[in-house]
Amino acid sequence: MTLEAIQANITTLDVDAIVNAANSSLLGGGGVDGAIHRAAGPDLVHECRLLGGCKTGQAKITRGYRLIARHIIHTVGPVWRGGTHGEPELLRACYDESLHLANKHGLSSIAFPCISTGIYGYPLDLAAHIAVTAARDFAVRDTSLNHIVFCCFSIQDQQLYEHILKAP
Ligand code: AR6
Repeated sequence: MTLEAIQANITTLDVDAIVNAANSSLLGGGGVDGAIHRAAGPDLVHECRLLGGCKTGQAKITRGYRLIARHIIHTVGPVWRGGTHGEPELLRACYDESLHLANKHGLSSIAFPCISTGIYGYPLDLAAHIAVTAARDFAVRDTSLNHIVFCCFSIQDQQLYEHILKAP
């Protein structure tokens, strides 16, 4: 299993699944969600309408449509409200549920954006530690996945992830 931090637009990645930091409607929005819906094309929202939304901390899978990625795993991160409203557990659940879904579908590669750290305001360093811990915990299991990518939108975000990934 390889864990890697890169700086990229997640919509350009050639992986089995990219993860979308969606909202509970699953019908699109701003940030990475908007970018993914624009790049995947209008058929994506048609499939999303059939899913009946998604609760915070849960994940649902669709096809990738016009993306190079074969699938999109939509998860809904918590809105940061100071950290004492279950945000860490809910963010961890986003990673766990997404990895679980990827494994269930026999996927080998997955790329995550920095869930909740944009519009939802989750502090990046706290979020990145949760993301890396969840991936490391999953990596020791028997899974179809062999490549987990943390796709950062900025160089600064990527550098933070690399720092965390270097620590044992
Ligand atoms: N590729 C990779 N990362 C990106 C991209 C991209 N194309 N665009 C933005 N990011 P956000 P959230 C990064 O706000 O905080 C939406 O309206 C961004 O720099 O997209 O979970 C949804 O519908 C940040 O690091 O997601 C929800 O309503 C990270 O993606 C709400 O925003 C997440 O930022 C979700 O908020």
